[in-house]
Amino acid sequence: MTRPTKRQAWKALEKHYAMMRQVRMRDLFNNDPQRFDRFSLQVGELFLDYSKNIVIDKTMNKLMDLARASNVEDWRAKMFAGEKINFTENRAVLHVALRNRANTPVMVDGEDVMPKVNAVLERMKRFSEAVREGLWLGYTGKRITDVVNLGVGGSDLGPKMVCEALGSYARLDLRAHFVSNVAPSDIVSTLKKVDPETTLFIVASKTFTTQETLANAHTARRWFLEHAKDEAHVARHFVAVSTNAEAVRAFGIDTENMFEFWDWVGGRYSLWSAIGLSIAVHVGFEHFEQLLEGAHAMDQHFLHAPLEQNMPVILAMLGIWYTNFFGAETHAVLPYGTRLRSLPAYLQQADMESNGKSIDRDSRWVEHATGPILWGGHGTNGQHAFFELLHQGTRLVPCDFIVAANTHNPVGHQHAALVSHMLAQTRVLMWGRTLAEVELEMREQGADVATIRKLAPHKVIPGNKPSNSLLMRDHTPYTLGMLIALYEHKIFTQGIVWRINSFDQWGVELGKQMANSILPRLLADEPVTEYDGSTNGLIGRVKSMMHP
Ligand code: G6Q
Repeated sequence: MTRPTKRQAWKALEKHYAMMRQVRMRDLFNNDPQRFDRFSLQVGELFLDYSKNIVIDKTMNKLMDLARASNVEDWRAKMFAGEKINFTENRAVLHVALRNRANTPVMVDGEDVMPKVNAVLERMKRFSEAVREGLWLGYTGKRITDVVNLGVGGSDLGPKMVCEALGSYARLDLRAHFVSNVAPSDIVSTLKKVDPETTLFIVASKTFTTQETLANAHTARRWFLEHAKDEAHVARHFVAVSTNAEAVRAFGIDTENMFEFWDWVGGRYSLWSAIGLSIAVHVGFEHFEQLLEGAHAMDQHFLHAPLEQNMPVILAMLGIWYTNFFGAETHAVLPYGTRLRSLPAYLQQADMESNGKSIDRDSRWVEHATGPILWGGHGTNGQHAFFELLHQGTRLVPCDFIVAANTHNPVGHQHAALVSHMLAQTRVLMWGRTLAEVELEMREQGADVATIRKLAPHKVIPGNKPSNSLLMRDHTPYTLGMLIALYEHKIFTQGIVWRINSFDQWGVELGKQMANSILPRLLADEPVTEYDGSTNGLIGRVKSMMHP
């Protein structure tokens, strides 16, 4: 099969890049008053401005040629039709079915999965409402006040990010906590904050074999029983979310209290499934449903819009432009506002675990760069921390800025100030400040020639740094659903162009296996010799520190 770099469309982009690398966005804006209108797009509640990119019409056309030549449209259809596009695990990739609000049949192995998707949603609704309305009570008859989600990776990052993001919709008397790390201080510090009589634990694990989650679940259960004394009370305080009923039973949770999902839901795409139970309890099932609605709207857009006006495809191909032609190594996600502070960490997993691959669909090494290092942080805080490198560093870091025009917590002009900071950053990154501009400003301020000569170069901001701006009127469950689905489909599209499997994670699996092999050796007395010198040495050293 054709390697991406051998495609005509790829070669055309290489040629085009040789010309575009000299282009300054300042000039593009000066020469084209319509640029903002032509390189922006409204989809439902989301507005994207991508005019601050080093692109012209020709660039976008060539990028879309590459998307078309890579058969993005066919693969997209395959995903939505439930074909087993996760070919190394022989699984369908159907997070879109979990939010298929149109309820049209989605077939996997000849079975329509929608009835079971709807049945689990109905159970989540009943359960979350019972907890919220005080019908589901703790073992002493008190209302639940705290929900603790025990999960890691895909079973943690999504629900945690969404619960934080939708904090304005949460009830103050029903708090959500997330314990993920096997490091004992995570669970211990959380248990100090909650009351066994009023705490509900959600053990969230697709496989129900993940060491971190099971260790935390056992610790929570022991702590609970120290207070409740009677095993019979466990059922009121522990529920499970998993694909593995047998392991849930073995842990001691009645499968009556288990919320199911399926192997065609990838961990990092699972917040739409029962893994979102903590969301439904914390912010209410109606808001969880609105999250699904927003994602469904983005799914429909991704499925039906022509590539040229397709928001996820546009973002994907811009990412490819910088990764594969400009040689950018990283991509920054910069949401403005505190509620979205965990979005970069969430997208880091979504993107890096999906597209951090180097073997292609024909099981060969790829000949091109794949997923970027995704990182970021929320504004304005990031401006006072790492933005200097974005402005004056030697690296090209394409950025996504995200902000809602309105806030749930209006106080004077504070929200307008937040938005103005975001706009200022995109402007400065793109426009920069030339030496001549700095010198003029310094002269006007009365600086002498020697000072100007010495200081002016330090004050030059190179500019020409690309960014996308995503705007929404309000930060709601619906817009959040759209936003997350937008990134999911961006990642999907890039994976298709790069010809990799975005849906497996063999590196993660090997890490889990190796930790399970090392743990008993770390606990045993015998010296360890079976690994490499460094690992054996470190095990020996840490053992001597544990038991001096
Ligand atoms: C996600 C990854 C990984 C996974 C965790 C938790 O795509 O595979 O982050 O979600 O390792 O796995 P379990 O849900 O099986 O405990």
